[in-house]
Amino acid sequence: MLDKLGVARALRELGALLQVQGENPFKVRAYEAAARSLEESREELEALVREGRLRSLPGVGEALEKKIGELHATGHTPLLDRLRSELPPGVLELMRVPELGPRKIARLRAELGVDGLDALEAACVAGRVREVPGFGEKTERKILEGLRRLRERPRRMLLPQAMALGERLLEHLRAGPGCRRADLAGSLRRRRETVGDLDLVAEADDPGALLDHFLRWPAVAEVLGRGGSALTARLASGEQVDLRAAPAGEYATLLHHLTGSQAHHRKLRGLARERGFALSERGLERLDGGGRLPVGSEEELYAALGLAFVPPELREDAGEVEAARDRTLPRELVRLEDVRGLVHCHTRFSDGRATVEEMARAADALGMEYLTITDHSPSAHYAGGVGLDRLRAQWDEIARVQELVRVRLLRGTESDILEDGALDYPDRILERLDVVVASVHSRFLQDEDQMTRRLVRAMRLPFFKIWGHALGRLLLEREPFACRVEEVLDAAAESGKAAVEVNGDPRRLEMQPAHLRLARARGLPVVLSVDAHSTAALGSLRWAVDTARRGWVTREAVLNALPATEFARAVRPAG
Ligand code: DGT
Ligand code: CA
Ligand code: CA
Ligand code: ZN
Repeated sequence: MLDKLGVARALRELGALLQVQGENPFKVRAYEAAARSLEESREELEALVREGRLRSLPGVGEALEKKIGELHATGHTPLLDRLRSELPPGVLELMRVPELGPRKIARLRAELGVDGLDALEAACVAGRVREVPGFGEKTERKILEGLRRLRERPRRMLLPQAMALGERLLEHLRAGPGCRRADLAGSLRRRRETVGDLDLVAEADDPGALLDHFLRWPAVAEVLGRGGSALTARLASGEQVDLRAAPAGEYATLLHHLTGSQAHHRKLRGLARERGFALSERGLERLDGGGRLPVGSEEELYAALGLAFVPPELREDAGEVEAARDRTLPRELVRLEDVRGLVHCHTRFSDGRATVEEMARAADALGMEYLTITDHSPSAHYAGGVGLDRLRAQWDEIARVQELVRVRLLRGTESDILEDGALDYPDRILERLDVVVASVHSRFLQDEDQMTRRLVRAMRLPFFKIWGHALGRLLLEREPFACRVEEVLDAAAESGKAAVEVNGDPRRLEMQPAHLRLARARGLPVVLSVDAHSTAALGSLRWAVDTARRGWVTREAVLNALPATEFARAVRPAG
C-alpha cells in the first residue's frame, strides 16, 4: 500500500520509463501532471479513493484513476511492474545525457548492454560506443563531455518552472498563522536564467509556528535542516527550498540578504563599514556599540548606505553598486506594461502549433497593438522553413486574418543566417517584408573566427535587421557558440540600422545581460521577443522583460515599446 507521495513517485517513474521506451510525450507529461496534482492536493488520498473523487484532481482521468487506486491499495500496477522488469533502474539516468534519446539508448543497451551512467562512461572510454551503428567517434566524444557536465552540475530549474513552484509555495506560506508578508528571494527574485534552490522569506509573529505550517505542504518529502527560524526542505519532485522567517523589524534586511547575490552583498558590507555599520540579515548595527538602526525597507537600506535603490535584477556586482553611488543607474528599467507588440512568432506555416488566425486572436486578447509573423526560412528544413512558393500563400492568409482582428499584423521572417553569413531569401523578397529577424540555426561548431566573420558579414547586409537568439544556447543543454561578440556588435552598430533581440523563450533567454549592456553601450536598440511556437508561448514576454532588465535596458531602448506605426518604421528592412 502506498501513501500519496508514494503514489506520486510511482507515477513519475512510470512517466520516465515510458519516455525511455519512446512513448509519446503527451502521455509522459500526463503522468507527471497527475503526480504533481497528487503532491499538491490538500486532501487525503484515502478519502479521495473511498469517495470516488480522484477525478476531481486536475489531470486525472479514468485510466489514471484506476492506476492510482491500484497503487494506493497494493503498491503495484501492471504497467509499472512490466516496465520495471523490462528496464534496469540505471536506464532512467541515461535520459539525462543530452546526446541520448530513447532510440539511441535502446541501441546502446542492445549492442553493448549499457544499463546506466557508469556502464556508458566505461563503454565510451573503451572506444566501444563509436563502433555502434549510428554513433561514431564524434558522438562518443560528445557523450563523454555530456557525462562530465552532468556530474559537475547539479540539476537547476528553468525560470518558469521555478516561478510556478515559488508562487505556489508562497501562497501556502501566506496562508500560514501570523504570516504578515512573504516574498521570493534568491536567484529567482534576481531572475537569473536558471535557479538552483528556492529561497523564501516571511515575516511572522511566531516564526516557529509558521515553519511548522510550511511543513504541512503535502509535497515536502524531507527536512534537511531546521533551526529556530530557518529550514531547508526537499520536495518530492526533487527541488530544495530554503525558508527563513523573521520578526517585524528585521524583514527588510532579511529579504535583502536572501536575495543576494553574495558578491553584491560583499560590496555593500564594505560600504557599510566605511559608514560605521555592520550589515547583516538582522539589520544595520552601529560599530561603536550604539545599537541597531531601524531599516523598514530595501529603499531605506540603500539610502542609509548613500546609494540609489538597486533593483534585484541588477544585484550581481556588475558595476551596479558604483553606479548607485554615482547616481548613474538607469532611472527606470523596462516593464512588462511598456511593451505594445509581440515580436518573433511562428505559425503552422513552419514549426508553430497554431494558425496565423489563432496567433492573431491570442495577441488581440492580450491587448497587443501588433504582432510580427516570422516563420522559418527555406534552409530551415528541420523546422518546415517557408519556401518562396508558400510565402505568397502566407501573405494572403495574413491579409485575410487582418480583416478579422484589431491587432496589426506584420509579415516577416526568421531568416537563417547561412554558413557564409548570407540571408536566406533573395533581396527582392526581403525588401517586401515588414520585419526580418535573422538567427543562426546550423553549423554551431564553426570556430570563433569563422563564426565572428559569418555574423559580421550578416550585420552588414542591407536587409539585416534584428539579431535573433544571439549565441544559440539552450539552457542546461547546449552552451553558447564561440564568437567575438564585441566585434559583431561593432559591425551591427556601424550598419546604423540593426537591433538585438532579447529572446523570451525560457530555454534561451539571450542576449545575456553582459552582452546586452555591450549592445546598449553601442547604442543598439533592443527588441523583446517571444519566439512563440504556440499561443501559450506569447506569455514568454515576461521572461524577455526580466532578462532585458538584468541587462539594464530601459523603455527608450525598446523598439516594441513604440506604437505600431513607429515600430513598423523602425524595423522595416532598409535596402
Ligand atoms: P542559486 O540558488 O544557486 O540559484 O543562487 P542563489 O543566489 O539563490 O544562492 P543561494 O540559494 O545559495 O543563496 C541565496 C542568497 O542568500 C544568496 O544570493 C546570498 C545569501 N547567501 C547564501 N549563502 C551565503 C553566504 O555564505 N554568505 C553570504 N553573505 N550570503 C549568503
Ligand atoms: Ca537559491
Ligand atoms: Ca538557498
Ligand atoms: Zn530561431
